[in-house]
Amino acid sequence: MSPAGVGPAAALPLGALREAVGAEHVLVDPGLTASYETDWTRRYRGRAGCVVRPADTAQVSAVLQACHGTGAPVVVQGGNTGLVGGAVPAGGEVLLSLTRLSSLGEVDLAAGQVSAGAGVTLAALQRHAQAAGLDFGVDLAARDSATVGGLVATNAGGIRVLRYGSMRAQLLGAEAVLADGSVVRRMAGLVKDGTGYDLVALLAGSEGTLGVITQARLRLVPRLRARCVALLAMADADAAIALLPGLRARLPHLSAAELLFAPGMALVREHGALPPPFAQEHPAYLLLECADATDPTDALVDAVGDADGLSDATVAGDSAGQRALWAYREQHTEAINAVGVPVKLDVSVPLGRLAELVRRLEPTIRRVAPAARLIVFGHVHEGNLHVNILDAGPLAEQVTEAVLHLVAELEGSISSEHGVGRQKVGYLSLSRSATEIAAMRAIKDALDPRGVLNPGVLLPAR
Ligand code: 2HG
Ligand code: ZN
Repeated sequence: MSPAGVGPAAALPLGALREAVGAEHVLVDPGLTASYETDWTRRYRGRAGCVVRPADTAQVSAVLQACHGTGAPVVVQGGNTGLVGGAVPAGGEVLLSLTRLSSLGEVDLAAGQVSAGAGVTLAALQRHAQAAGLDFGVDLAARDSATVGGLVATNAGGIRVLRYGSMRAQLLGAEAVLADGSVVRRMAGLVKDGTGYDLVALLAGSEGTLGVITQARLRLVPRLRARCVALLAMADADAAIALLPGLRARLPHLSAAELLFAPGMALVREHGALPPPFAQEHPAYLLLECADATDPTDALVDAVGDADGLSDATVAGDSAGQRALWAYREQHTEAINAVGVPVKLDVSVPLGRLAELVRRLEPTIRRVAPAARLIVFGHVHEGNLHVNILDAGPLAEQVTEAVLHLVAELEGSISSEHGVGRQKVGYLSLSRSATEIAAMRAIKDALDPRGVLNPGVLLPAR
């Protein structure tokens, strides 16, 4: 998809931008800007007026002041791992890349907190926390590229939400530059703070539409070195879903529960030349991880041993074996992308309706696009499925509409953890009431009256 530009071209303040960040960090040559202009899936692309690479908060502020002055629209980008077109230009914007904001503060062991720049990758943050004997509560497959700013801006979830919550739950403070260049800074790491509206929490999930996050103050969690990963072969999705409440009750150290299906397993195995996990194929798989201070293997084996619908199981106690089991799950996105440009839908429903969603997904999609290839997987505890549809061809929008209406009928969310981006702007009313959307619009207009920040993302551009 190559969305139309964001409207009448506002003057690009190139001179002021060069003054703000240095001429070498204002890129206009298409050979240099290209990698910022296409998203990871290749579905969303657009030409940027220029790419600006500030080094610190003061430079971000100067950039936004300049853009605000001329009304030039700004698209904010971190590691460019987004999947909903929220961080690539629609056409003509100033693309603000935050990867140079990569400073990491010393871990505050007493508080269990750390300050991280927007451009710090998740993997770097995890290594930094681990070196200090702690860990970070969010983890996801794009860890080597995804950055703190983008993770906060999308309220990213990932594989440990079951245990530690999403990105917003890790956020104890933030520094952000508002549309006019003014800076809001709440980085003291107060665990309790009852002084009114929680602007920091509001920034989480705002997708760059309310302010540009330049730093985050983050909660750290204990580093749990004793891990056990199990891959369960299940008779069907119903059995896998039915298992979860019992597991949560019996395994206080459960930290991940991921649902996979036979088509995804086959694709991943083919793409990565991975060995079969079991002697035969199974309709559904549940990947579980427990983490604790002492070895959780016995507890995990006990808890799943007599599960209804369990056909086979394999357990890994050592890290090489655990990585090998996680590869079946984590290589899904890459394997799908290797086959084609997918329609990617990230939806969630109340857990009690997840089995129904799984049952109705395929017929719903087949009715619209009989030849489409469906690869589904997800985070079972949150009722979150990643619905990837390949070979939808010109039917991409019809397929999107059919799936999102099904989700709305099941009282679900049309975006569970990837954000709304440009992809789902037109569908927001399936998950949010008119009153809620009006409140969001009022907040947006109050903080960004000229509409320069990420126009057309999350809410329609004015
Ligand atoms: C994951 O859970 C990510 O791996 C990506 O959210 C999901 O590729 C996808 O559809
Ligand atoms: Zn996910």
